[in-house]
Amino acid sequence: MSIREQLEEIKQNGLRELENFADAKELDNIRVRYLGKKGELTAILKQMGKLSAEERPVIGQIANEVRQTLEAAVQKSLETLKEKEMALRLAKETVDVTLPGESKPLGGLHPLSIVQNELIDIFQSMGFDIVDGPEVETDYYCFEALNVPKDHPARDMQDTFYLGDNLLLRTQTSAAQARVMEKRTPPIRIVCPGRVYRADEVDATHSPVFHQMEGLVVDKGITMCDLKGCLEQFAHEIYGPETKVRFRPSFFPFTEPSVEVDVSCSECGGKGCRICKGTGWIEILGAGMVHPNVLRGCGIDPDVYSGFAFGIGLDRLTTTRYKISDIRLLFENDQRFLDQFQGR
Ligand code: 2NM
Repeated sequence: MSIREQLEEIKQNGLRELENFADAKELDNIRVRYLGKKGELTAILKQMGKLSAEERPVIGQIANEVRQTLEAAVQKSLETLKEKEMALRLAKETVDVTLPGESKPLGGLHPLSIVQNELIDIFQSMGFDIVDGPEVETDYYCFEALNVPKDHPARDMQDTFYLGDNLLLRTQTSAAQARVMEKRTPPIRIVCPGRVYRADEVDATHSPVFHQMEGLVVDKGITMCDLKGCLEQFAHEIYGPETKVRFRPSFFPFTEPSVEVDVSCSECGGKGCRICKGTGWIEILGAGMVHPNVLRGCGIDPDVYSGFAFGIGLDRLTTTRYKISDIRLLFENDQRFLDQFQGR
């Protein structure tokens, strides 16, 4: 076969192979085999020495043309390959914007927060302001201002967490109310929700940290009737309008007279059951007319003003409402427990 014929054959074979390859690696193999330093075209050119001086430039030109043709074909195949790869990648990475989004689970409120918010709503609708106070309190606002005598057992080291001589963790949110009575002039209508602390032994119904919402109303001419009306209204709002309410005499250092308030058991309707221990009644709060010593100590003249106050324990309200068997569940923050209140 003449050199001319061999060149033509290389060109035809090369072009045919470049039409039909599987991937980038195979394409490169073809390129090297035809156009590389040890490739077929180079091998032919090495035979040029055998040619006559007239033939040599003619064949040389043909060889160059073959090289250029093959190089162009390789270039074109490379581009086709890139296009194919891009098309493949785009197909693979296509985002279907019509697919529904991945739903992230929503957080929920803690059961205590649900109950606290509900109570805040009720008292806010009756015209009460919501007031916060410090959890680290002084002996003065927690006890002295509230007419709790020096020798009262509540002030004992055994019952109260002391942080220093005069600093302690508040045992009731009424400490915040004493601060409000000092600062504002009546009429005062506030509730103070929040955490309180007592050095209790932990069991299913006692925790050293628990929650209260205490209320206070001070104005001219406030009587026990106002207290009864307000707390009856409150009981009807949370337990339903058919709920019966009763007041029993009690004692607190900060009120005189003092009462404890029971509602008819919502579980049995008052017939007596396990929940109300057969009595038909459930105690929900303590209350009373603010002691003149408390008003006077906070700069309010008890001959001009009177007031009533009450304290609601939020933890027992929450555990009975949701049939939670152990108060400790409220403080452990076990996600499996908390998840049950999602969306309530
Ligand atoms: C209770 C029961 C009775 C109370 C008293 C006061 C204040 F600040 F006016 F003296 N605030 N809350 C009070 C009265 C709290 O909790 C069972």
